[in-house]
Amino acid sequence: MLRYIYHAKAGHTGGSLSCIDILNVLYNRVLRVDPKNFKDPDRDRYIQSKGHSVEALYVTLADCGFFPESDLLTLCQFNSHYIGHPTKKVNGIEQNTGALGHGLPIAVGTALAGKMDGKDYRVFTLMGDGELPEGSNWEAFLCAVQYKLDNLCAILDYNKMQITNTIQNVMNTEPIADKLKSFGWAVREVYGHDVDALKNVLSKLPFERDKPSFLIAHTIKGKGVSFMENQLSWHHGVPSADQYEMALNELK
Ligand SMILES: Cc1ncc(C[n+]2csc(CCOP(=O)(O)OP(=O)(O)O)c2C)c(N)n1
Repeated sequence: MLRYIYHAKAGHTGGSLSCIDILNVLYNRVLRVDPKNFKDPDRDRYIQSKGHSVEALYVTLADCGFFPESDLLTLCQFNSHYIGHPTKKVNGIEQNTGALGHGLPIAVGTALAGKMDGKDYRVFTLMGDGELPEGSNWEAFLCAVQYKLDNLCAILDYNKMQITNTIQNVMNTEPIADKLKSFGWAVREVYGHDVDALKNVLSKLPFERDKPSFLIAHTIKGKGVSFMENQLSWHHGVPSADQYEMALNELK
């Protein structure tokens, strides 16, 4: 992922490192999607609401065979459809996202459609904590409970930071677990970089019958590279040549 961000000289580095372990588990252990038959109407749906972290999604999809990894050398170049936010032009991408606050509402509609059509696909969305204040999410939280969408799982990438500051300083949403429970969601918490714990909790969907599932994944923005961890400047920071080498050495 860092290789392509470095090559493109653009990317959302911190938030991508924050969610890559979640994506790894979702695509390799949880989602029923086939790179050869992505449009299968019975597939599980994954909608990445925090669209700016698309680099994490790109490398995960490439790793799973949705497209050749070498395509990513065109990231952010003129005429490439590998742009800085998800678009449906890329095989494996379900929805165009990036304007925050839309992934969950779309996921709710998709889950409701699945129920109405008698399908047993599941719908997953990955949300950033910085997009929680968007009002559209709170309508969607209500709606998912109203329609008993137990085929829906929203995962919160809870790194406690957004673009300019911490969540607490911009718009505090705590106690988020209590808020979601009071709305009627089934809530679980996990350390979002513990692959075994993620596998375990996501194998137990729905968390409760007739309720939508909300997984709070406690994460670290910039996880894995010491000088990027919990640093606001790495929200869309791009490494210099020296920083890139240092980062790769640490990740090795
Ligand atoms: C509607 C909307 N407002 C503002 C932005 C600009 N923006 C891009 S990323 C970001 C912060 C998002 O924070 P979070 O979802 O917590 O992402 P993370 O920290 O995990 O990268 C903002 C405000 C946007 N993409 N969409």
